[in-house]
Amino acid sequence: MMNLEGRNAVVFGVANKRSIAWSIAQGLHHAGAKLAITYQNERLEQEAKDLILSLPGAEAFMCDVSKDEEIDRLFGQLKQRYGKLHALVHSVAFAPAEELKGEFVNTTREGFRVAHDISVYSLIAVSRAAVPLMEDGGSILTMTYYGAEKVVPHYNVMGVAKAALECTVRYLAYDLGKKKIRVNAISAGPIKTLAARGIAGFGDMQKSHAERAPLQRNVDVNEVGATGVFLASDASSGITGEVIYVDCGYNIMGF
Ligand code: NAD
Ligand code: 0WE
Repeated sequence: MMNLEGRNAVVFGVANKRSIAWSIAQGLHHAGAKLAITYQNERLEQEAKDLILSLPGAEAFMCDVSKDEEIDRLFGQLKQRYGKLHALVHSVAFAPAEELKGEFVNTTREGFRVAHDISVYSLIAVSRAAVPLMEDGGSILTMTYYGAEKVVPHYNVMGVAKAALECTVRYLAYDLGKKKIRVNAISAGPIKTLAARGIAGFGDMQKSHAERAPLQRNVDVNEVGATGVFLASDASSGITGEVIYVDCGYNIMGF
């Protein structure tokens, strides 16, 4: 049931080999899916392309999800190249660096706008563009974090954006359910990726996560990849609108 042979998937958010999107892409590839993998811009092109083209059969496309024209162009290319689409992975988030320091009360109008545009609206935009290609139904997957529910110091406007993202998952799941398209989120524990590098105190966060989580360790990025394969496959055919935790149990603790 976790076999994805004959399925086409598009993955957003590969920056480098540490990206959560890369782990999910590898999992989908090993399950037999044919992959289109996108990267943000020319700056990331070299590194992303080298990785993407190392997966036999995978193709690379550029797409900045803050630009409607780039989303339209990408889905035109995907329609031409693959015809149908069965899975979409959205593993994209961004807030201006200044917003992830200092106090939430100082969130700027522009920082709020950018965080929500790139981290939340983009899921709606790419989902809408994918619907006409998901003729046989499909699975849409995004990435969230516990800071959506409880205060994680310095996560700030990203926490508000992830709360909106989780709610967006539910509204999309309602709309797209009639087309047999499922929409879910994975809430991952802290993982040292490019998006986590440079965040002050990230090492301490991981240490306390490992101490408090029932499994007494941090999450391995490949555990997120495996859950991505599950959510993209028919093994999860009854699951939509959900947030699935891949956090070694951290979120269940009260103390
Ligand atoms: P990452 O930096 O590898 O991935 C983030 C990706 O977003 C990058 O590939 C970047 O190019 C892309 N991106 C940013 N702006 C974009 C734009 N305008 N257009 C297209 N792409 C854009 O880091 P990651 O940790 O793999 O993050 C992936 C997802 O996982 C994010 O949604 C993040 O919030 C979420 N997440 C991360 C952690 C963690 O601890 N690392 C935990 C839970 C959830
Ligand atoms: O979602 C994230 C990080 C998302 C992110 C990271 C950056 C760093 C570089 C969004 N925008 C930017 N902008 C940049 O300029 N995570 C779940 C990882 C993360 O980030 C934190 C965390 C955790 C965990 C920030 C503060 C506190 C905890």
